[in-house]
Amino acid sequence: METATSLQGWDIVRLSGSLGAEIRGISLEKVGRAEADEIKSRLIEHLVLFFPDQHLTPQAHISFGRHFGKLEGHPNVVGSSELEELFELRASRGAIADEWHSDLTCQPQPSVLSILNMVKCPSVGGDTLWANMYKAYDELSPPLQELCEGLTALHDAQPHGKPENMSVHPVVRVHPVTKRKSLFVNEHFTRRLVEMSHAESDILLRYLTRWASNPRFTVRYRWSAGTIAMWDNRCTQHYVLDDFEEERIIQRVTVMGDEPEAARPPRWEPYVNSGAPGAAGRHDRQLKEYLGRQS
Ligand SMILES: O=C(O)CCC(=O)C(=O)O
Repeated sequence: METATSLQGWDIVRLSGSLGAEIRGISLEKVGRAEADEIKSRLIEHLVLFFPDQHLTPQAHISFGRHFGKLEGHPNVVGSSELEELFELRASRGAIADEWHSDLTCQPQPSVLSILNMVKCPSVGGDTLWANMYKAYDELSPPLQELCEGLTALHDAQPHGKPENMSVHPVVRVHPVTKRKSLFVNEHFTRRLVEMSHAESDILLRYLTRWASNPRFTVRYRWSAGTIAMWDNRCTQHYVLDDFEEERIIQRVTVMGDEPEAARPPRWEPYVNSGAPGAAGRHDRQLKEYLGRQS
């Protein structure tokens, strides 16, 4: 394992060849502007950071999160905490976010950063994986990169029981800080490539979302209670392993979103079958509804 030491004397250990670093030697309760700036730089470098042994109270967790921007509650998980900016998820026997996703891409401005506090974790299982979406884009072949850059995708909140909450985002976005391109479709929220027929979209989307979780792009983290993790949703996706039996409690604060910048404007018009609606027409219904709302 590679170890590095930052200006503040933190111990930083990279956890995989693609992304992720664990940082010790800092108390997140005492972070000021200089430390927050250093954490931001490290996040840009490693995409997901882990800070073990922090044991933050919900209030300290929120205060830490505020260093990185305005916090938002979860639009579709309400009432899980008395604090508006924090939500809690309790699970046992799986029942967890076991689909690859970047947070809240169903919204017009998806979450920028998420900061999670592992309050209680099972003695075994319940690890989380993250994947590097810069790599997922970089390692596509040039023709597929070219195609993807000209496409947009429809995302919805169907996993939260609200399929009517929809947004369209570029399939390849540009990170506002690094200016690097990353793949921006995920199996949890992305429904349809807008400029393709539903049949073509199904196949390409399945390919891209599967490609995004190629083990070479990932890091897998084994939790301990009291660890804080923070990740950049603009260039990563994550997935929780539902292989645990005991209770698992997490609390999350989320930094408000920005509108994804497209690598290029869409090159084609939305594709919806304009003929008489046959049985397959149902696949176009949601996209038609979205487009109807925009016009
Ligand atoms: O519980 C975890 O490890 C991650 C939870 C998650 O998927 C999320 O907060 O979006």
